[in-house]
Amino acid sequence: MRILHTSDWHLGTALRGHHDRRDELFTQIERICQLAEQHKVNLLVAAGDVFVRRNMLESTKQLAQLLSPYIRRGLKVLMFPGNHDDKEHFYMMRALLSVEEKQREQIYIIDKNELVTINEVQFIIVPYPNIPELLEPYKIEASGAKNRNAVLSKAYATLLDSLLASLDPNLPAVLFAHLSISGVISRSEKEVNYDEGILMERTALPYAPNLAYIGLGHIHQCQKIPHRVPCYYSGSIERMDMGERDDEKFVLLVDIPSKGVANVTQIPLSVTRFYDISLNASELENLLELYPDLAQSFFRLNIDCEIDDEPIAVQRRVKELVDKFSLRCLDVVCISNQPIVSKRDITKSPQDYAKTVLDYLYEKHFEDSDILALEERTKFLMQEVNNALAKNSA
Ligand SMILES: [Mn+2]
Repeated sequence: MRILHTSDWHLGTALRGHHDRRDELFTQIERICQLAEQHKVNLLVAAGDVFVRRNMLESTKQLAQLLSPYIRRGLKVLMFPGNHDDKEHFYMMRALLSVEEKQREQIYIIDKNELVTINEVQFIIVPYPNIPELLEPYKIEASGAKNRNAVLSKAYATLLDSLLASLDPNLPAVLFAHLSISGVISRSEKEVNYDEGILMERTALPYAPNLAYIGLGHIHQCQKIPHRVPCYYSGSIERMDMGERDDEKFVLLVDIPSKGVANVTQIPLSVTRFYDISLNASELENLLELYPDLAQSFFRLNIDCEIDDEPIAVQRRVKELVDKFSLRCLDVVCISNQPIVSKRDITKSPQDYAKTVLDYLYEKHFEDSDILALEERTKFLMQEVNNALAKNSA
């Protein structure tokens, strides 16, 4: 049997709340389905974090539409929830994803720990657990916060062992789960805090003589975990934030033989660029010549400001360029080369609170589409205050 192992689709994601990734993510899933057909894959697996809790209904409809022709031509799809997924949504998805009646049995939407047999291979599916539920029998042991993770890890390992105990020893088996393993590489800037999730020791990974593969989701960097059977994180299908700007992304082609362990092949995906750009304020006008594919990318700007450059004017110019060319700029940092002494003098001078206010405004609300209007309004308010002060002192 041939599986395409993917994870962390994060459908519904918007960077900084408003840069919707929908087009990029659905284009990527379309490519993945095409790869599945090219490589004669039997089952496409999404190992958790398929959706985020945003635009769920819309994303589900679009996904059903996308998958439908591939399913009609024979592809099977299996998905289960990660920590970003809404379990209620997963429960309802069976109805939402209902393509044609006869294709329903080709979609496996699994919302609880389950053992399913597909094409003579046993699949143990472990969605991201409900942590309070998992800890319930260990309440006394888990009292100390430091101890909590060790107990959680043990509880999880016990759960996996009990699921493996129910396997038919005569059929090959694979395990799919969504969790973090201690010692893995993770560069994401916004992923879950591991203190709150399950951090499993590598030595606690389960084993059974007929276990052919362990497929994991949650960590966005594709990597192999050393274990007695092939164990992999496929990683996310796209770069999800600046922290992943240097990541290559992959899907994993996994061949399960009727006896023995899986054979795994990495297939690279083309992904969106994330630029971390450093330049001088004077180079700003050449930004699109310096980075011709900037409009299709995300970027962060670190601008070196000379003494003559007014940081607010620089920020404003960036905003104008962003609006004019529909750019996706995530951050602007103005690095001032002015000597610190003169900065201190500036703060001493009372009329410069205006500069402080505007600096703050741009720092906090740069991404706001109304920033220019906000700046105007702020200046107006400050002028009113100044007028009032002048009148009082007169
Ligand atoms: Mn996750």
